[in-house]
Amino acid sequence: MNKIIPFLLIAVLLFGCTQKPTEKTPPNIIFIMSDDHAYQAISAYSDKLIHTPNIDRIAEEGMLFNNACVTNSLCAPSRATILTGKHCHIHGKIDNRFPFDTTQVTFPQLFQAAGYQTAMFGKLHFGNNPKGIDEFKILPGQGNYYNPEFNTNEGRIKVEGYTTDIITDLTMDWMKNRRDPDKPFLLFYLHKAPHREWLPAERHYREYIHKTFPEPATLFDDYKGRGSAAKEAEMNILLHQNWAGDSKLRPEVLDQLGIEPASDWDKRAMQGKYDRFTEEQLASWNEVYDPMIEDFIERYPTMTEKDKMRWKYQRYMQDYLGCIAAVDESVGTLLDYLDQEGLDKNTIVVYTSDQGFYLGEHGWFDKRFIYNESFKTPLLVRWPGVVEAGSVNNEMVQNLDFAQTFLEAAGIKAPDDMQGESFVPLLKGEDENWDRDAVYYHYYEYPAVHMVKRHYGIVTKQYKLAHFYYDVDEWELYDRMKDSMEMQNEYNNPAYAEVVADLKEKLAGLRVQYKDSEELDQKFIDMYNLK
Ligand code: SGN
Ligand code: CA
Repeated sequence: MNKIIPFLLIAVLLFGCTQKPTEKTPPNIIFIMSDDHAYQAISAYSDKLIHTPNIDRIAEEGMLFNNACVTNSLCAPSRATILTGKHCHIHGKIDNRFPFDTTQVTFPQLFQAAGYQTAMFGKLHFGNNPKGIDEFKILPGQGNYYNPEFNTNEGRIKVEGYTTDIITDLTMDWMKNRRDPDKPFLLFYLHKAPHREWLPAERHYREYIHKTFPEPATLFDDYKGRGSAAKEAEMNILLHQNWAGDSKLRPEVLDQLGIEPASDWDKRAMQGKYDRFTEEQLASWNEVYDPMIEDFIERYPTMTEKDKMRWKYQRYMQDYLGCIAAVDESVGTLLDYLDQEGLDKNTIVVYTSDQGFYLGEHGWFDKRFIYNESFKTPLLVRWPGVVEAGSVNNEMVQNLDFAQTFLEAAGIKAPDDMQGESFVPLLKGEDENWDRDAVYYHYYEYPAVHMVKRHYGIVTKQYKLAHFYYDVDEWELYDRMKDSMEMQNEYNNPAYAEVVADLKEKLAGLRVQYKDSEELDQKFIDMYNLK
């Protein structure tokens, strides 16, 4: 008998099954994504609003991206783009309602096939259960902040408590108890917070309701200098944020004070949320929010329109940032566990959001526009041994690039039809191996909530050119270097004629490169009208 065979068997038994995390083992990947988390509310980007020490830690020990952006600033489209590495017109999820093309390959399927363990917890919100995921517990649709239900591999469950804490518990339970320590893993840790209607955990609303936040310079923007899309959008905090639904007044207070509801669902927006509270949760909520409401009732009769805007902005920030406080804590819990277990060394940790968000800039909340606060998304990446601690990157990366980036990091071949680019070279500090000088953007969901017109555009480090279409035919150009707040459309300024001509040509080139076209624009309009 060949003597080598038993030896090989013993060697396989001893070493083959117990894959010790060495530098050669494929890295684990933890993809942390929250929903609507503006970079302005992460202290690694700006410390004006909130201190987020745990999220910041990822940048302190890794890389902060200053120019990360999305291809379409809306939840489901962004998630479908992340999973497929393709633009929306290819995967079909152009807005929150259109169906995802389920024949598309999503990158977790490739990880699973390559021997990775895959898990997903929290908010996916792209209309389908994930493919290629061994174990998932995901909120149905938008999900709930309190006592949420989850869709799981074994059906629907309901868990009592606060959603950010529960998603963390589910994630940690998998990490500690059900993960196979002998296999590399790909983990999606996806927060619902801080999505509208911004319900913080008790420990945070008790604190945040007493805070006052600095106002952005453009809170009282009159949209002069912009096109009709900015003027007609329904995202203004004073005009369109719900008094009951968002600011958390009681519906009957609107009647009492003669306040016109901001929308036809303003008064009932929060009812479903109150109905979900346990008695104890409701009592605590009322104890904190009732005095705020009493105070408002007293002040309302003498408030000017400006005062009302200011009040609504503060209410918005108190609840929105209160939600982020829990997200930041949850990131700390996870990072501490990785340290404790020595898992930090061979694990890539990514923190991002499904898009940016307006925190009062231009008087707005919500997202959708190609303009800066919604187009840009936070991105922080830690990868010990590869990413230099405390590094900052200014290249234009997109949510389109995640799939190929993670595949390259794991040593798995990416399919040729993915449309992003792996930014592993940037993570390694090899910026010279990165030659992208422009990105493509396309937003579709119109007419719909918030009434942001359809538009597509090109963004370079220096300029932004957008074409608004469907019920208008308007172009806008912003000089990002001179006008960082994007207040002045320069499209008709003769001084920019050459820039416009050049960008239009480049934009046409990007549309061809990514296989987008006027025919597709029209196809999605026709399909939208049919629905
Ligand atoms: C809801 C929100 C909108 C938000 C969309 C999409 N309104 O409709 O403000 O833009 O979700 O958000 S709400 O009154 O129902 O909260 S996304 O993150 O899912 O794209
Ligand atoms: Ca979102």
